[in-house]
Amino acid sequence: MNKYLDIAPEVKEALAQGKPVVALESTIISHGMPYPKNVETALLVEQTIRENGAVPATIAVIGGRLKAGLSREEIEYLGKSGRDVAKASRRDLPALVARGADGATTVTTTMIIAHMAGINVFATGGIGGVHRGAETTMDISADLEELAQTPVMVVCAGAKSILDLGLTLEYLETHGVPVIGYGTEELPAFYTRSSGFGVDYRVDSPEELAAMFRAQRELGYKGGMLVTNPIPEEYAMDKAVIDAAIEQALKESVEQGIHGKETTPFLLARVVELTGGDSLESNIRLVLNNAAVAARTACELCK
Ligand code: PSU
Ligand code: MN
Repeated sequence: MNKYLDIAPEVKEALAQGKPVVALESTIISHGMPYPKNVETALLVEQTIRENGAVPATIAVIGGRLKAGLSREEIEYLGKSGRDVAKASRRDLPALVARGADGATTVTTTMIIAHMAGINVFATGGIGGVHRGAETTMDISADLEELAQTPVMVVCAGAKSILDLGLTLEYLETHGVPVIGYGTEELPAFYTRSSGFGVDYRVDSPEELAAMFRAQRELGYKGGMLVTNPIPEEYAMDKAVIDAAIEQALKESVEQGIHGKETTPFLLARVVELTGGDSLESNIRLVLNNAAVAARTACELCK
């Protein structure tokens, strides 16, 4: 085991016994949602994983230690600290470890630490991708590169249209990452069930997801798999409302010269503010929905 990794006792025991475990990220807690909803949601997501037969392992960096499985106090701490905790991507782990610092893990670093711990299914809300205007800014999330090289299944609700969804799919195709639609042929756009872009394969059950992931492993591929699970119809947002909020947030980010790692947290926070919290409720619902699919798939993988 990696000398910098701490696996929580419950997670360690489940892994040792070949029981299902699902990884969860912490940037969604610190940077993706406001306090106290972020903490409530993180705990509710863990509960949903349990109700669906798996053990949750929320991942973060605390005091320079890579943590797979957090205590309630640690989740509370990350939620309260919010954007004061560093958003930790791949390039940040060496510095955080060397300095004994804290970090909220993105999809990228959650995949890295999950894989180190031996966890192969991970549930979140949305992934990073190719940003709009990337042809000049070159802003492409490290999440896509990680999906290309780390063997973890990521269950999300697609990606927000703060991104260029078409270019994001092109990038994933180039890097050989299968994009699966769970019960859909279309890539979901996070707050809404469809984006107008097709996925590579439609899959309708956790059994089928497990079979594809197992085949990917047995083929010797190094990369992961992206499962996109649409938000339940009753919680989906009105497309015109969410599109207007996203356009406004993007405009402000350009005007204010927001760039680099700040771009995504800025856009996420502005969209929540501009929609008066409606988008936050949708966000919470879709994460819970993803947690259930991930847990059921992790159970299948253990059979
Ligand atoms: N998209 C969301 N919610 C999130 C994120 C993205 O809808 O919370 C977070 C995730 O942690 C993701 C990260 O891995 O932002 C991507 O950041 P960037 O675009 O800077 O790579
Ligand atoms: Mn970026």
